[in-house]
Amino acid sequence: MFEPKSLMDGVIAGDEANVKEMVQAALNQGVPAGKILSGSLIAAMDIVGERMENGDMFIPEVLMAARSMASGVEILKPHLSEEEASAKGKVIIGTVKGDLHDIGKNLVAMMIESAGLEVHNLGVDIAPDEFVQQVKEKQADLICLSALLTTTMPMMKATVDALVAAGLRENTRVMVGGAPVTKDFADDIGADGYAPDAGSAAKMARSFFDA
Ligand code: B1M
Repeated sequence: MFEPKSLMDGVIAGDEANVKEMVQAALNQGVPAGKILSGSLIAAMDIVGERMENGDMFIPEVLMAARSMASGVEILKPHLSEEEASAKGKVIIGTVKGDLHDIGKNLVAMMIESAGLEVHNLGVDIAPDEFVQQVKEKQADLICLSALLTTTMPMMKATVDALVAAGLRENTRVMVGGAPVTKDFADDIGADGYAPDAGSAAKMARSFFDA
């Protein structure tokens, strides 16, 4: 008998093998894929996000939880209806030009994907023009910029300016983050949002599309 709570606990514990087994068993029992996705996998990542924000879960545990969630989603994908499978919004994420730090940015990308959005992770050292090009190509609704160096933070403003110059700013939300970034800085450069960690970044990204 499928127990949503056990599956949630498996994701939170990062128990990938067990998560795969439970997802497959639930499908075999006829539980709808969408119910498994929203009722257990996404619900579990919401808890992971909250625990991370509160300092009750740390980076390695969060990565394990995100990986186990992703392994469950892979099994569900062929069973999800078109509507359920299509993400609610398209997100582009990258570390700004001159900055090679990607551990936190990758964590943010995984958490946003876990929140049900389509994520294109461009990598590191991404120039403003490249962000603009990718927004056009992917028809992204949200652009997420990460910076870990005080010297590369101005590239966030340069990217916002490049979006404005390309006439894309009105239809593209901008979220910024990274250790030296603050809410005041985000406001100063005209970003739509700032999040201090991956959990709150995922929550904020989703709120843009729930609104
Ligand atoms: Co560098 N580095 N580093 N480094 N490095 C820092 C950032 C530094 C604070 C270390 C220090 O001096 N104490 C310092 C920056 C000082 C400053 O500018 N204020 C620094 C420096 C100076 C440098 C170099 C210049 C060193 C040198 O060569 N002289 C150089 C720069 C290279 C470059 O980028 N051009 C450099 C290089 C490197 C490595 C390559 C060796 C390596 C990066 C490896 C990699 O990322 N693949 C590295 C590392 C690992 C660090 C530290 C030790 C750890 C960063 C990290 O991964 N943290 C870091 C010191 C520190 O932070 N303790 C340091 C863990 C990660 C999960 O957290 O990235 O903060 P974080 O992400 C968090 C949040 O910030 C937030 O969510 C994440 C998860 O909760 N977040 C977002 C991040 N992006 C977000 C986006 C959002 C929302 C939230 O919305 C879009």
